[in-house]
Amino acid sequence: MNAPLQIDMPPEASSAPKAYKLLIGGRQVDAHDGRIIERVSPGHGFIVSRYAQAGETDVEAAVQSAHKAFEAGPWPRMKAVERAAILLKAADRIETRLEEIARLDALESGKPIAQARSEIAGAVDIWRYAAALARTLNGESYANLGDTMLGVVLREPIGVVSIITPWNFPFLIVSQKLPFALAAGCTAVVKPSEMTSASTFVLGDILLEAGLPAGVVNIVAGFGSDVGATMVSHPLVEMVSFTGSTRVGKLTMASAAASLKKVSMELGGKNGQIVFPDADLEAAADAAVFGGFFNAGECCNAGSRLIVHEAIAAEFLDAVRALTAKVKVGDPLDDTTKVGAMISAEHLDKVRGYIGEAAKAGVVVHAGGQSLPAGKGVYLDPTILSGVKADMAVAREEVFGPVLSMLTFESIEKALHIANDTPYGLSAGVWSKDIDTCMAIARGVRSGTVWVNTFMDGYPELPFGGYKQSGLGRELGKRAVEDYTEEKTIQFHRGPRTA
Ligand code: TXE
Repeated sequence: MNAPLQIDMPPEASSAPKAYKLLIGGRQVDAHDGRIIERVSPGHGFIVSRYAQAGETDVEAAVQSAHKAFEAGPWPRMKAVERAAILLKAADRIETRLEEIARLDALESGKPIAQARSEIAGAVDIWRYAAALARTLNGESYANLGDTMLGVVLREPIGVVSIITPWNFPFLIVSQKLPFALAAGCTAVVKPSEMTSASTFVLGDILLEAGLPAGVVNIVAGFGSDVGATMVSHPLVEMVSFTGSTRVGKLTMASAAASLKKVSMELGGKNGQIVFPDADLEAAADAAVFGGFFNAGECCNAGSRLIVHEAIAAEFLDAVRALTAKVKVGDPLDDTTKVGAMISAEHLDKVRGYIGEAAKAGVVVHAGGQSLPAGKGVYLDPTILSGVKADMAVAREEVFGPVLSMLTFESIEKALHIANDTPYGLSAGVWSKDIDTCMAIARGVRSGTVWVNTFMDGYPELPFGGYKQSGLGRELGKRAVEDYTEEKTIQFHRGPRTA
C-alpha cells in the first residue's frame, strides 16, 4: 500500500469563513432570529461558509416579496426581449465569476474542481438557452372556429415558484430551473441545500448586478423540515420545482396537493448500463467507470448498475477494475482529481453500510486500491461489487456513492427485466454495435433518458426527467419555459350571439 494521500489545506482555511446573507426583496439580510448555519468543507474539514439560517418568518418575507414583485411588476409584464437581456447579462457574469463559483461548489460539496468548472460552464450555456426560449415562448391561435370566432391561447407566467435544490450539483441544478422560471416571467423563492448554499447566494448577487428587479428572486438558506416545508405549503406559491430524494419528493407532492399546486420533480435513479458482447468494450468500460464514479457516485444519473452479458462478464470486470485503479481520488481542489470527497461523514457511513451488507450476502468487493487521504476529510475508494443479485438492496436502492454493482444477463429480455425491475426510471445506457439490440433496449427500458453507446452527456436542448418514481415533468428542452406558465384561453366573438 502506498503512503496515504495528503490533503493540503487551501488558503481559505486560514481566513474567516465567507458569510452569506439571505436575499429578500433585493436586499441582503440576516435571518430574523440571527441564526446561522456553518458548513464544513468535507474535503478538508474546516468551516468554509456561514449562511444566515432562515426560519418561517424569513420564508414568509421572501414569499411576500416574490408575490409583490409578481403582482406589481414590472417583471411578468416586461417584453421578452428585456427579460432575455437580463438573463444573458447574468450568463456573462456567471462566466466571469466561473472560477470563484466552481471553487465554492468544490469546497462545499467535495466535488473535483475541474468537474465543477465544467458544470458552471454548462450552467452558463443553460442560462443562454433559457434567454433564447424567453423570446420564442408563444401561445396558439385558432382561426378555424368559424367566421365569428377567434380563439387565442396565451401562455402566462404561473406566478411565484418555490425552487428547492439538493447538494450534489449546487449551481447546475438551480440553473436547470430558475432561468426558465424567469424567462416565463415568474418570480421565485429559492432554497439551496443547507450544505451547499454559497454558490446560489453568489447567483443572487449576479442577478442583481444584471439588473433583475428587486424581489423577483429571493434566496433563503435553511433546512427542509421548516424552510422547505413552508415554501411548499405557502398559499401564495403556485408551483414547486424540486430536485432531491424520492422520499422528500413524495412528502413535497403530498403537501403541494393540499392547495393543488403544480409540481415538477427530479428525484432519484437506479440506472443500468447494459453491455453486450459485440460492444466496443474499451469504450463501454470507460463509460462504466465514469458513470459509476462521476461526482463520487452522488448523482441521480449515476450508472450504478452494470448489467453485463455473462459471456463477457469476467473480461469486462477486469477491464473496469483496471480502469478504476487509475481513477485519482483525493483533494477536490487538485486539478487532476477525478473523485473528490463525499458530502458528509453520515453519508459515507450510509454508503459503507450498503457495501458491508452486500459483502455479508456473499457479494465480492473490489476496492479501487487507492490510498485514501489521511486525517480530515470524507473519502471513499471507488468500489466495484460483483456477483450482485437483482433483489439485493445495493441493486435496487439509490446508494449515492462511488459503488458499482455488477449483475449479469444472458438474453435481451433478461437484461430489460433487470433494468426495469426497480421503482426508478431516470436513465439507462446500452452498449452494442447492433442496431436491433440497441433499439430493443432503447424502446424497452422505462426511463426518461437512454444513452446508446455513450453515457451521461446532456444538452440544454434535450428534455431531462424520470419515469416512475424518478420524477414528474421534464426540465430543459424547448418546452422548459412552458412548464412555468398557465394557459389562458380567450375567445373573441364578433356579431350577434348565435349559439
Ligand atoms: O436529499 P433531500 P438529501 C438522494 C440520495 C441521497 C438522499 C438524501 O439518495 O442520499 O437523497 O439527500 C430539502 N420539504 N438524493 O438529504 O433530503 C432539502 O433541504 C421541503 C437524490 O440532501 O431530498 C434540500 O434542499 N424541502 C438526488 C432538498 O430538499 C425539503 C439529489 C433535497 O433534500 C424537505 C440529492 C421537506 N420536508 C439527494 N426535506 C438526485 N436525484 O440527484 C428536505 N428538503
